[in-house]
Amino acid sequence: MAAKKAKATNTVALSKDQFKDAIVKHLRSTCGTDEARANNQAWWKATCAAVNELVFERLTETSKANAEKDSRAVHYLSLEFLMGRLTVNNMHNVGVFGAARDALADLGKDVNDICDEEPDMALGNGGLGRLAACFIDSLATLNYPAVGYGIHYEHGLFRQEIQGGRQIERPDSWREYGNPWEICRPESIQEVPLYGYVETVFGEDGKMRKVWHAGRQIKGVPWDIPVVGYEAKTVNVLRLWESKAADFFDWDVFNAGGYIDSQSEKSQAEAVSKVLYPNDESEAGKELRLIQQYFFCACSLKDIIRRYKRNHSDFSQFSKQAVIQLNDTHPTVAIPELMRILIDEEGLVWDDAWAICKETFAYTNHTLLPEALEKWAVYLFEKVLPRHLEIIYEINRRFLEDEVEAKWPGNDEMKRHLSIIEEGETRMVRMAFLCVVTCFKTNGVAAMHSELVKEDLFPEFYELWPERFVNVTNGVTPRRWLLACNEQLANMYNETVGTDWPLKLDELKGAAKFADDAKFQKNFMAIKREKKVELADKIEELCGIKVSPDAMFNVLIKRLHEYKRQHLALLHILALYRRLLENPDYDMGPQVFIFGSKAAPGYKLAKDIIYAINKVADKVNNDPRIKDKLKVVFMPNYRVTLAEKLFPAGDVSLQISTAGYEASGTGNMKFALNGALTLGTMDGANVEIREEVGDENIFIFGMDCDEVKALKAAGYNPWDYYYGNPELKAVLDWLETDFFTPGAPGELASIKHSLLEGGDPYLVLADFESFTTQYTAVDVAYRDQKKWAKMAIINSASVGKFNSDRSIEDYVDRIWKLEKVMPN
Ligand code: 7GP
Repeated sequence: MAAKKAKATNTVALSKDQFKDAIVKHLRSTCGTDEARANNQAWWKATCAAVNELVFERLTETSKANAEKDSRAVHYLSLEFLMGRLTVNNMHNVGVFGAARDALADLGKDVNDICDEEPDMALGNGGLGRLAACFIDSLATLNYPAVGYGIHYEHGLFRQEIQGGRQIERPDSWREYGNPWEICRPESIQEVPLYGYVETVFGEDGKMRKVWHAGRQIKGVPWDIPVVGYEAKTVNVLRLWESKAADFFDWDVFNAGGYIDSQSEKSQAEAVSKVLYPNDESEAGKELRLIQQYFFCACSLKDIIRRYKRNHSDFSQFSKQAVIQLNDTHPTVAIPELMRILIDEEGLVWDDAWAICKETFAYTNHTLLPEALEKWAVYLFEKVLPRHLEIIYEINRRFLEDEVEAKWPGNDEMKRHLSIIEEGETRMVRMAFLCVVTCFKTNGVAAMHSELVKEDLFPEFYELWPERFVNVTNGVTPRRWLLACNEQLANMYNETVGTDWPLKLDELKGAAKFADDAKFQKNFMAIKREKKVELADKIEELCGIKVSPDAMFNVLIKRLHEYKRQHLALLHILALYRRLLENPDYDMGPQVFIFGSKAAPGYKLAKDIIYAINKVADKVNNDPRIKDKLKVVFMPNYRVTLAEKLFPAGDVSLQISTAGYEASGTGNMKFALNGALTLGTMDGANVEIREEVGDENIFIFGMDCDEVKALKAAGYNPWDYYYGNPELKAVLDWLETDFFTPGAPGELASIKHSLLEGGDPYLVLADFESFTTQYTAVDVAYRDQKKWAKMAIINSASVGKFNSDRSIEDYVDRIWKLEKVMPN
């Protein structure tokens, strides 16, 4: 179906001709070239500069309005912002996408080719970082005063290459050739102290003070990325800090001929913002990582306080003006840092400083996995941040002696259990405990997850302060995840329910009444097919694999982790392959399995799973006996830009984590919004998706959370399942042969071993049979295309709840208490 022209969804701020003039002007004045000589890179930069004429003006208006109103603002502290590309999104939000596309076409350029020049801004690992990106989009769209704070990494998440089936990591240099969206703000540079020692001094008044004599200083240089709200009334700022050597130069070393030595200070300072740690859901525990955390928290707090002090001479109004959201525990060190500033630098007494901290900070938990709960060795803290360690000790002492003692008098075991300091061979600071003890709210990210946060993760804290625990279910921005990535479906909705849905996603509900309408179904499925054709072309281009757009596309895209169970899908693929080999008439529609996933570089088993998927793909895709009924694709370098092609093309959204382990998931929401059906477990936000779309429009399998807990408590034995299911045994044994790795038997055996000798911690074998059974039901349903179309339409039309605007309104209502500010 040809894409129908979009109705004007928002004000067009520039006509096509004005846009054309602006691009040509910027080719010459900004890029130093002209229409005849410019390459696509220059065309892209000139196009951005044309858009920026509008964006920067709104940015200035927004900051003026916020300064004038002196309004309360949220400061979203996050070590990760997984932004992806900005150009198409910003053009849509400013309302000039159509004008830009037509202007470029007039100039002989294709808007997609030009926008393809933009590297992804991959300053995040996965769900947590992408959520932060959706949230700042929604905050701007809803006209809330907000600043995102993070690190201006020189290298984002590594680029993944697949060589011989294995993942190879390559550096990501997203801003090597300049980035037109960022503005350097040297006027707001901050200095950050590190290392050294603490001195106790007594003033003339006899009062004791602590003085931290830092051993080093580094400089934080802010880069501002405009965050363009939909319809561009508000343009907020994402402020990212780059580390530089402080403003002194070691002339002695230099003059003594040690030019190289004098550079070492510089390179050490610059190392701080050099690279994003590539671990998802596991902590790094390295000194440089602690310094990264402190560096961006210290810069951000100084920035917040500087702004506050413009209108206030004391701190009595601070927590009324500023709320600081900690995106997981990564920015927790902001808590002792604010205490330090208030006490040591501003002269407040402990109780007043503590009261301010308790009213300022709130904490979001994103995972229950124990390996992700950050702990820092006390000796590291002492070395890098000696004053902060003292403050943490004092927070802990008061907490244990006052609050824990009052609730559980004389219970030393409880004190040990709840202490922010974990005793043991290496004493550790438990960052999550510091968060919960301080923050006025702690939230989980889906209804079920928030219950588990209370019951399993922090039960005693919940007993102490039940009112502090809330839920805010995640969401995704419909501007990027429908309007910009699926223009065809967006246009169809414009015609069906009007053009307000990018702001009020619930309005898609209006399309559900056409779920049975033959013509609507036909159009809906034609769009899905068009997106599948686009993806099939991409697959052929990137992987050299031909897939049919008429096959059912099963898509599993997310970080690689045992709990996400990509290997469960792999075992299932092996089972289907076996069935086809054993019975050429095995009744199954054509199937394509599409994976996209990065593994943490040090996570051996995760990398082995990628290798296994690729090796199985090689075999299956080239086996003439199965007549193309089954194809397996691993798309390299999964990232936001690739995701924008995958979500619209999926038929089946695989959300197959062990129940109780996926805090929420957000890919599940993007798939449903684009008309894919979920095949998933009762985990994370799948539970709420089921509530919205109805039990008859989702395929649930496997154990629920209580069953998982019960099985584990009873003593799970994976061998029972191995011996109990001949098909499962056969596919596991297959992994040990050299069938998929000719001449190299055992190359895929680590997967089998982790599931048997390794104890199968995520119950892959226990859920295998239920998965294959439910999969058959999905296949049958898919072959009834009318029924399928109806279910797909209902899915897409029913997930308005998962708009990140709704999440933000929940945060505002339950935690942040902000008021909107309308710029002029
Ligand atoms: C993820 C969760 O795994 C995912 O379920 C959730 O949707 C997402 O956060 C957003 O809330 N967690 C991470 O990405 C992560 O790194 C470790 O967690 C702190």
